[in-house]
Amino acid sequence: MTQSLPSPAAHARAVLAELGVAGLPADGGVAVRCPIDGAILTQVAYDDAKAVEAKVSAAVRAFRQWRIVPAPRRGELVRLLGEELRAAKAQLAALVTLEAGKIASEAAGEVQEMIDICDFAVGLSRQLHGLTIASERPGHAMRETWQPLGPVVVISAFNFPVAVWAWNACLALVCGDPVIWKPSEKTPLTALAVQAILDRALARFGDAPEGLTSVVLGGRDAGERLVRDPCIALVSATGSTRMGQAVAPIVAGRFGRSILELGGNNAMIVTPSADLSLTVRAIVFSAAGTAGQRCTSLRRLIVHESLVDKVADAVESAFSRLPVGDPRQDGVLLGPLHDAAAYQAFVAAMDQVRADGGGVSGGERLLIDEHPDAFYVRPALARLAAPSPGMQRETFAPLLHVVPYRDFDEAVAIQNDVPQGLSSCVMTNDIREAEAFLSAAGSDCGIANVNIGPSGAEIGGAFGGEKETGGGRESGSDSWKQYMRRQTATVNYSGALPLAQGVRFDL
Ligand code: UN1
Repeated sequence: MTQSLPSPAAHARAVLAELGVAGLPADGGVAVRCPIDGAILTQVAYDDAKAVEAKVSAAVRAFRQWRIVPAPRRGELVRLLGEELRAAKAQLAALVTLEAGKIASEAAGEVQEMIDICDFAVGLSRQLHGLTIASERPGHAMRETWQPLGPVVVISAFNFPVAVWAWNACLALVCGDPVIWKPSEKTPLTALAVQAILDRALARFGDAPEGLTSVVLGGRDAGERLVRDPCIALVSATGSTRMGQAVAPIVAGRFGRSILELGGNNAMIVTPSADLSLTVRAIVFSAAGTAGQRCTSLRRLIVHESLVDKVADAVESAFSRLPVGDPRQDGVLLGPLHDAAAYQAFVAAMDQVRADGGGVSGGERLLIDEHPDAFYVRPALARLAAPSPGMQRETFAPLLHVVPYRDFDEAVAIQNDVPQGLSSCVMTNDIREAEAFLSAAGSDCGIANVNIGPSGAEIGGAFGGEKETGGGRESGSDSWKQYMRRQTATVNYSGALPLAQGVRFDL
């Protein structure tokens, strides 16, 4: 039974009001379209060059004050943000669904990911540990400390419109850095909503400097302005490899720091000992979940030749039964592709499979009568006899390529033989295969899993990948160190001045 739901535009108006987002232009702004029905949700005003400059200057001023606030006190702001996010979780998740098109449970999961990183960052605010180091000189002490870095720019993508900001912003704030957020042009509303939620935390906090956090709305120009600005100490950018190739040289050219989280082309190896029921569920969630629009989505399935038909048939059957529709609807597991361009890329990738000699099942456009301006699709399975040129590219859509392998080393070689290096996994009950996959000669990705799919990482680990994925690491583990500057200090508490390495320089 389908529930009756308000139109996305009416729904968005209600949710934006509940979240306290005010001041959207009635006309003359830039339209924000909803992937659920392709209609305009509302309009937003873009920041012009002067407004961007003012936000950067405010962040620079805020840094001077924020860097001397004790880190545990900075953590208190993030603790309050976590509280405000818990209170607003349902509404923010609803807005994520309306703007990004992900199903309600995944949208709630994304907001939970923000809450989790808040908790992580609060703990971290009391653990920005340095080192004491043994000095070779008598009467000397050495230590390494971590100091705030400076204003941080976060450039985020449409598919995780709020969590990725939180991974960066929560760490940056406890590390002593102001944060300027340039969200995707496709998802400005969730950014404004998060800023409204954060404003409530800031009001409760009391004395945070003006301009500590801000949102810059705009297109490529606005992003480029921020990337070029020498006042920005760190640019953390999530998006396509092409975007990263544009950003990285600019930031490097001014000796800024960047964290890049770019394309993924993630694979799963299915071995003869794999638990097939668990494997098929892992495949379907990671290939079709979020309509294949995660950077961690499963795109390549490398299956032992003895099982390849069986696994492919099971996945094909699961794909054909997946409930596709309005992501707000109970029971729906697959929402829309984001827009026409995403659909065209999906069609082109399926054409490429055929040109490469493979066969495609699924991939049909659905719900055209109900939603002529939205892009719902049946996930597609591409069967190929061997890895193909099309498999080298990332297509942000639910298209899963399947190829057979003969021996395990060959499977690992296929897994690694793409330009990207984000996430990977092996399904096996053979401990030798599992350990080989995780060894120095195994997966070359930033993320390597055993008996789970490549997507859905927890915030406690460092997130990111190698090669064209950009090499950055965000979120857990010691990723916080990138938001700080390392300082080595040597203190002489003796009355003499011995030189290191035994150098003599007697005056
Ligand atoms: C992304 O798609 O940019 O591991 C991030 C995952 C999520 C994050 C994905 N926790 O799938």
